[in-house]
Amino acid sequence: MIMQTAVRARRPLATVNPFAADVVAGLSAKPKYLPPKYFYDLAGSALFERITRLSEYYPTRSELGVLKEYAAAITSLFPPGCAVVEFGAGASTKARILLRAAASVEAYVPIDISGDFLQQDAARLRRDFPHLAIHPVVADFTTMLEPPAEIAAKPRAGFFPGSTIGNFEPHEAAGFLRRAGVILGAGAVFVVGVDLAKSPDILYRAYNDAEGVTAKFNLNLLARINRELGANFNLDAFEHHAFYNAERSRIEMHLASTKRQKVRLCDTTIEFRAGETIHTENSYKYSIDSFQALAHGSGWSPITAWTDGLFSVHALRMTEDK
Ligand code: AVJ
Repeated sequence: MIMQTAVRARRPLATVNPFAADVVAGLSAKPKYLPPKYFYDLAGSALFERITRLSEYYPTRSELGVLKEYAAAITSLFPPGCAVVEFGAGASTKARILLRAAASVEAYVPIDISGDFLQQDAARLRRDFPHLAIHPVVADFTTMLEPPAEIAAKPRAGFFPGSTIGNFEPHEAAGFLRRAGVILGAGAVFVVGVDLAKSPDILYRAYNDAEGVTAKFNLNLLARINRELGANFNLDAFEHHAFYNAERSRIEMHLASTKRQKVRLCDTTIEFRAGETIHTENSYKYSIDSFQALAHGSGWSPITAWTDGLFSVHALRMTEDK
C-alpha cells in the first residue's frame, strides 16, 4: 500500500509567525537589527519591571512623580464625560493616578497586545473603579484604526505614558500621533509621556546599570529567540552595548558579537563578524520644544507640558477633525 503524505499549502513565514519573520528579516539586514517590541515576553516584562526600580533608571519614577503632582491640572483638561484611551496599557499603574483624580471620566479603554494581562487587570480595575466602564481592547495600537464601538459616542482623552514614543523614529512618532488623532477625534486631549534630553552621563547610567539588569533585558531577546524559534545563540558570546548618540538625541542599545561566529535559526545561518552588533533599540530623547514641534506637525496643538527637569508629560489638543 502506498502511504499518502498530507500535502499542506506552504504559507509564508510572516503569516505563520510574525515574530520569526521579523527576526529573520532583521538579522538578514545590514546592519542587523531587531524590533524592541519583542523585548516584552514574560521574562522580559519581569526584567523591565526590575529596571523601573533601579536607582539609575529615573524615567518611571520621574513620570509617576509628575503625574501625581499634576494629576488635578492634567485631568482638568479632559472633556467632560470622556473615555480615557490608553495606548499600550500594561498594568495601568499610571492611568490609575489620572482616573483617581478625574471624577467626570466615564470609561477607560486600555489597549494592549497581551490579552491575558489585560483581562486580569480589567477585573481589578472594575473592583477599584466601580463607577467606570472598563473596555479592554486586545490590539497592536500601532496599527489600530478606530476606537472601540462602546465609546463611539463619548469624547476622548488619550494617554501614552512611559516615553514609549521614544522607541519610534521621529517620522514614525509623527505618523503615530496623526493616527491617534483620528482615533481620538476632534476635541480630544492627548497626554503623552516623553523622556527629556539631558546630561549624557545621566542617560548613560540609566541604560548601563551597575547590577546589569539592563544587560540581561537586552540579552533576553536572544534567549527568547532560542526558546521560541529554536535558534542556538550562545548568550556568552554577545555583550550589551548602550550609549548616547548625541547627534541624533537617542540612546542606542546593541548586542555585540564578541567573536566571529555562526548562528542557526529557522533554516538559515546568520554569520557575525567579531564586534558586529545587532541594533535592538533606540530611545529618542526630546526637549519640551522639539516634542511640541513634532506634535504640532502631526495635527495636535500643544497646551502645556509638566516636568521635574528629567521627564516631561505633555497635554495636546485636537482642535479639528483630521
Ligand atoms: C519602555 C521604551 C521607555 O527606552 O527607556 C529601558 C525601554 N530599554 N531600558 C526606555 C528600556 C532599556 C524604555 N521604554
